Amino acid sequence: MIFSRANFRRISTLKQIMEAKIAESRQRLTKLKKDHGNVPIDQVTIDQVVRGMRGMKALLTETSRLDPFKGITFRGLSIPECQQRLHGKYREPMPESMYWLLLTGEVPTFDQVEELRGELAKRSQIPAHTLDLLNSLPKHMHPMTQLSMGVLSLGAESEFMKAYDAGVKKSEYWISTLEDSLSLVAKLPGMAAIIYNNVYKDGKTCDPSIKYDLSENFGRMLGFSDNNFFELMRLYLTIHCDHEGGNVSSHTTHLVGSALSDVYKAYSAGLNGLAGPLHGLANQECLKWLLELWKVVGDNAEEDSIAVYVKETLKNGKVVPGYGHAVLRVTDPRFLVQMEFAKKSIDDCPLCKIVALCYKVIPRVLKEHGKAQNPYPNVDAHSGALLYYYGLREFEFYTVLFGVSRALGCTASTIWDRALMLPIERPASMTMEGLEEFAAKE
Ligand code: CMX
Repeated sequence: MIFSRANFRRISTLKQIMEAKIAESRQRLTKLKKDHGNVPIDQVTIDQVVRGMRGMKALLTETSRLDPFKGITFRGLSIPECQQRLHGKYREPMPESMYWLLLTGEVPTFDQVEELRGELAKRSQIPAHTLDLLNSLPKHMHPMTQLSMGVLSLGAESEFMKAYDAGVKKSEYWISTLEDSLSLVAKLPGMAAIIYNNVYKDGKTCDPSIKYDLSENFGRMLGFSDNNFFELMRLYLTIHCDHEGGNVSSHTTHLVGSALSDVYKAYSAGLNGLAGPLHGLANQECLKWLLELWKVVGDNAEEDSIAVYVKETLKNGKVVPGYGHAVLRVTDPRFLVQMEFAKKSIDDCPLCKIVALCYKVIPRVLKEHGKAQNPYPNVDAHSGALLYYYGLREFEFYTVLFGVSRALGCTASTIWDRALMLPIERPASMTMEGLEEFAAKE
């Protein structure tokens, strides 16, 4: 036995449910490969090859599905449905319930959520070498770089690598990957809080408590005590968790994991992609941009003054952060649910009012500008304003929150990649000459 029986007993229900689901999914995949392996799904165009593989259907991802017009569904559930069915005893959906849903495809019972919550709380202790590493990093190093390094360092304890070295069968790779994933998800809030307190506060981080759920523990470790902030964390950590397989962070994690690197290495790479300004870092960029806009237009902003500012941004050759999307062609439901949260819980947030005004103005200006395929807001257009309202104002830290959440989807997918025994990813590339030859044949 590679890992302790005690651990297995604790996650037995989760593991048993997954075992049954995996057996069924393996059969379905075998049948698909055998009977329908040659069925074409799509035709790849030269445009797709040179435009970042936009819309090319080339990945198998079970955890979520993104429809350009309906937005994200997690194992078939829309965001409003997740709000109704995953909240446990709280107002907003719990990331623990979401993780169960992503892993098993089932909405958990109250007891199952409790089991997973307790399991994650027990695994939350951060190893001494990772603590030493995080405490040694310079304050001016971007928090995302610190998080990625911290995650990579957890790999020293990888159960998958121990199992692999011991020669465990390929059909069982998913079991030790589940072990690693639970440990990673459990430790991420504490690591993020240590980075936050080291960089922006006095370097002291309280311990998580078995009494609280992951979101309240996270909020408390960041130094907050407001229940509404904990509810915001529940919503935030749930809605950012997954966005099908093609986005940069999920795809990178999948690609690196497909070489059988452990989940720490794979997700550390995914975090580096999330740290790009066109992807997860857009939330930091968006708040920076909103604060500058606020300074110019003031508390009593009007649509016209916002339009002038947006046009100036575009004239300077910059993108309007928080707007546009590679897949979505409507307003991101993750934006709408945050706007709802602001309406429900906050009545005195000038920045949220500016976000709402921007929503009226920016799509019109982007349409007139005529470049963006999707002129509507994405998830990042609102998150910063809510965090700012509650006092989390260090916006270079915002992508770290995204990283704590995205681990749910990326690790669940890596476990399923191993459960379905997907091969190493190896598409083919083309030279310009090769593309020209194809074009000449047409
Ligand atoms: N402001 C100005 N121009 C924009 C724009 C925006 N918000 N969104 C797209 N465009 C431009 C693109 O830069 C591109 O211009 P070029 O032809 O000069 O290169 C053109 O419109 C067409 O782009 P697109 O097909 O609509 O969008 P892409 O799929 O290439 O890119 C995205 C998608 C998200 C990178 C882009 O919309 C963008 O840069 N948005 C701002 C950054 C942002 O909010 N990112 C967060 C996305 C959510 C996430 O991944 O977390």
